[in-house]
Amino acid sequence: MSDPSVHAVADSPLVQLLTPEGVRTTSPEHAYDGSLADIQDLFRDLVMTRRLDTEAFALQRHGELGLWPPALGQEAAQVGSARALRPQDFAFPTYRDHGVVLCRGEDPVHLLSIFRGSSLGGWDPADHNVALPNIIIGAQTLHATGYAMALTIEGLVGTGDPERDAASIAYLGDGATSQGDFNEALDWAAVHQAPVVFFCQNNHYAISVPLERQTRVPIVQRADGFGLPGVRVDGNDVLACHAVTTAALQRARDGQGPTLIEAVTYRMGPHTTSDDPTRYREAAEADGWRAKDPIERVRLYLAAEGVSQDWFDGVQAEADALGVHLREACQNIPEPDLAALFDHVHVDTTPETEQQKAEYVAWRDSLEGSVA
Ligand SMILES: Cc1ncc(C[n+]2csc(CCOP(=O)(O)OP(=O)(O)O)c2C)c(N)n1
Repeated sequence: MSDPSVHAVADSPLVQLLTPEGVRTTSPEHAYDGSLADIQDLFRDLVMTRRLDTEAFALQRHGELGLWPPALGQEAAQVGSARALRPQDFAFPTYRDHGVVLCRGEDPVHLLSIFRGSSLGGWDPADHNVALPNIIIGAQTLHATGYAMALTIEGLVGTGDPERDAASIAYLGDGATSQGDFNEALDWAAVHQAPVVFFCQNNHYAISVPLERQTRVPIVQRADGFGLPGVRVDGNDVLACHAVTTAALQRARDGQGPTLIEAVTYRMGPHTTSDDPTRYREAAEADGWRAKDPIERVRLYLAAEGVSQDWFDGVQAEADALGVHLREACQNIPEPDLAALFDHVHVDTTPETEQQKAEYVAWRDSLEGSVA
């Protein structure tokens, strides 16, 4: 009998529709049917996501943010999946899914505000149907499952109305698959045929713990044990990520239940700006992945299709403008009024929180008085 651990990160089949050299390929079950203009839009999203990420990283180095978890290398997984969502769908991202937040239309300055420590409430998730970045590993898989079950209860699944039928999507990393929450979410979602997609970005590390220490089988195989379909996709291929997520979301909206997607990618940077990846991985490993860059392959494809240098320059100018905006906006984020914390605890503030707020304000004012 063979040792199953051998297969932990084995090369089991993976959907790929655009090679690292920028060549379109086909897959038996999945196709990307967007136009050239749609692919140009995806390219723009990838470039903007990277710019947001690199600017935020630099802002952290300048002391403007307390911390930043970089998404470098994971742009295709985030953009491809998020652009498959409809407005009525609901996304539950992690702290690293900046591209998802951007594609949902949320103001990226709100993300900076969270990592600057200036935000006391993030944003209203109902504004763009995107929840606040989840830091409790795996918890959002339960939130997305519960949300999906509620969609079914409210009759928003399987009606055949494309404007109405909805699904949720939970983003998670490979490390989250070791949490009980993830396993509970998969079980509930399968048993209740909830309209939820679990989108796992297997970036090969949970901080310093490599994938081999998380699982003895490929992540996609977990789906079998819970009774839901699993799809393994090239996570650096935006077209493939878009295609598989579109199909999984449609299954969910049609009332056919959940799907687990394993997007195989790589975290090019540190876990966060506090981490030093040279302590636990070889530089050659990252170099190998650099050749599979998610943006460069789309650029090569578009150029081969005749997209002009002027157009690429225009996208670059947009990215530069975003960079300037983020730098200026970050430095102008106002200092928070800590008393406002109490306003975000309940939808309708209770007498108890009002009293706590009044006590806090009285204490704060007494300090200010003593300083003056
Ligand atoms: C419940 C819980 N346990 C531990 C942590 C500490 N922690 C923060 S990030 C992380 C690793 C997560 O790895 P993964 O799920 O692969 O996501 P990635 O950071 O690679 O995107 C851990 C263990 C946490 N935030 N929440």
